[in-house]
Amino acid sequence: MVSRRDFFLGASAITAAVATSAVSRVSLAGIPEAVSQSSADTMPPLQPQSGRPYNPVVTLNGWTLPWRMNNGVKEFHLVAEPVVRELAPGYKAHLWGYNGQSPGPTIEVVEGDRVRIFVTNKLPEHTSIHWHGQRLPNGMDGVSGLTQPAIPVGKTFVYEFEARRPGTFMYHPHADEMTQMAMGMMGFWVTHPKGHHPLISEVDRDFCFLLNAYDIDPGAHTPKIMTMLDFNLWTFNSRIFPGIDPLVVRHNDKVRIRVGNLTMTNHPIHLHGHEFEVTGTDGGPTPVGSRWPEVTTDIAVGQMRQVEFLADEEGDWAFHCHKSHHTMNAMGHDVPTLIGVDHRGMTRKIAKIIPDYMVMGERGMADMAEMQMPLPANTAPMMTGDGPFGSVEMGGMFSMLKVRKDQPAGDYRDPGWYKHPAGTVAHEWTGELAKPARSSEAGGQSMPLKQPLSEPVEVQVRKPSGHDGH
Ligand SMILES: [Cu+2]
Repeated sequence: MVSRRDFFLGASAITAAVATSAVSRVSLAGIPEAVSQSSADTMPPLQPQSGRPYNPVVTLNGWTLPWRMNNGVKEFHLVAEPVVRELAPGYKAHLWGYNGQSPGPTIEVVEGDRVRIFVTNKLPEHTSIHWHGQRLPNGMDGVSGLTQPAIPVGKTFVYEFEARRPGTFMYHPHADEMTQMAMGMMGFWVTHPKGHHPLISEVDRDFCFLLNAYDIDPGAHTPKIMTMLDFNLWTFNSRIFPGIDPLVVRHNDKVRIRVGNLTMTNHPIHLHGHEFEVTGTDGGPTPVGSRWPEVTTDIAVGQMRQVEFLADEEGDWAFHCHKSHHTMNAMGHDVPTLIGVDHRGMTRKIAKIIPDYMVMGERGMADMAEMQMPLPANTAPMMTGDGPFGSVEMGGMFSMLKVRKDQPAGDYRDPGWYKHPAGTVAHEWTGELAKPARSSEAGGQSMPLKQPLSEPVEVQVRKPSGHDGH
């Protein structure tokens, strides 16, 4: 969570960065200063100091890269480099990213802007940047070997093009892509419309983040880059719940959320309490006639979706990937389902040899969240996050939309937990319970078996061994 103090520190850090990048005309011939960010907190929107006006986005647990104007060209400086990213408070990963963070900073420009991006390679191997979704000259597309030579270690390349199409974009390497994306190299790009656009509505709050995933062994710091499907850390902008900041809005705000997927699998992103419409994809704003209300939108690999809704229900609303394994943190994979298995005798025997031994999941996995289990150093507990009513039992790709009547316009500070009006929270029923009414003919509607079983069969659900892909 962003504390009030951190929020203002963040704001002043960005202001200082903008001030120092406003350099004299003499040095405009040189390369713009590379602004770096050391915090993983959500930074307040970067109000444009130069160029055409626009309504800036808020990058969840991220920030926007300041620029300088040089003879009408917007100049940015990205530095590809190893970074230490805090995935959750106190839990750090050694990733690769841009300008001190993974993902890199969000780049915000306006339709029609001439954009020049300097890319300095401080990685131990060559790289390039592909500007995913953009209309641009072929030689600026960033595919190493195909449209340009890779940027060698220690060198700086320049990309330059006009941001022709307004919309939601991403950037990522197109050189040793498997390694570099598994290590966290990616960033968000938003091109705002230059004026009123018939398909792009003005909103009060505009959030963006990337979906990414890592495979980091408990106790380790560096992702395993050969992993294709069996990731153990599912992240919004390289953060896991409860390290992901809430999306804080004012009651009746019009809200847009832009999400890009750079993992190896699809993510059905689900919002509680409201219906949204998909108003844009990688290809641009969607025609109004193609929009329908939804509460979950599936985002395939390499896709972007922007959704919009009116935040007209107060409360703390869950916002998460609907794949249940993606709302969990690092865990081992050889865990059988033990629901209904009584192994208390066995546990006692093993505990004599291994004092910390505990069998998982006799009554489901919820015990895990309640219990303080001994974990190797630098490991995220698999389910964490305490809410006002106990453990939320979530990790990974989970956050909250916090809708408040008294949230000031433009204020993104966490307002704390929602105070439910009296009588509006689910509670225990202590009155009489009626006997359940059951049908007297169980299975009376099913077709008769061709070969009747000699004895009734009962099965137990068990997670198959060797599974992957979640
Ligand atoms: Cu998911």
